[in-house]
Amino acid sequence: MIRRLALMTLAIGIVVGGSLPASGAIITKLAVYTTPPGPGPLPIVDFSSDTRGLLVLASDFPLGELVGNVIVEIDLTKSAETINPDGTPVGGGNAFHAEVILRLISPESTVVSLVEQNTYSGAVGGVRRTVEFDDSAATTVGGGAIFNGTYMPVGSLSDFIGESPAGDWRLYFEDTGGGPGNPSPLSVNAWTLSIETSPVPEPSALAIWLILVAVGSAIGCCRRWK
Ligand SMILES: [Ca+2]
Repeated sequence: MIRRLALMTLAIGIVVGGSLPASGAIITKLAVYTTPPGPGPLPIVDFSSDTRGLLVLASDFPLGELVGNVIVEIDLTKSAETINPDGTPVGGGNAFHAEVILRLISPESTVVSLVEQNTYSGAVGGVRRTVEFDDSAATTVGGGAIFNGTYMPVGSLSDFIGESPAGDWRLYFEDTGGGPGNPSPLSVNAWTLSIETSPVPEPSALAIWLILVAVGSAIGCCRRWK
């Protein structure tokens, strides 16, 4: 009887432990500001800064899961003169790529630097580029003009790990020089936020599992001593 109780207790412990979620989910959010196809207006900064948000709802991911990984992709234009509503750079000359600052801010107000002033460099003309930031990329961003591709950001997107995905994720973008009379604008044409969530072992379930295993082991020991 005691042995049966011990085995039953262990079985219950395994079932409780095994009920934890097996894998995370991928949340993907996209905002497009170009016209067409987005609603506009195109956010343009020049010796100024701005932010845009993407909202993650609690219903977008399994209950209780937390941020496990973040990847952000930004479609941007840096121009030497003006930027059309469709994101096309207009005009020649130096677009001062070194002026670009990009940061991602979580709903819990954690700030991760993607690009800081002088991360990019070179006297290069206007470009429209799509840059993805991923901690697992092979190359760190910067060291020249803005190029398409996947890069490690200046900071670490892993700083978001363990936070709740729910809420307003904000992209901060700044252009550090020029302005009226000496234009060299930056626009964010679109951006995509991808968040992989991780299942969290429920402390209560884990505690129950450990207690049940301990009780089961103790009962087994008592049985052997008799
Ligand atoms: Ca500028």
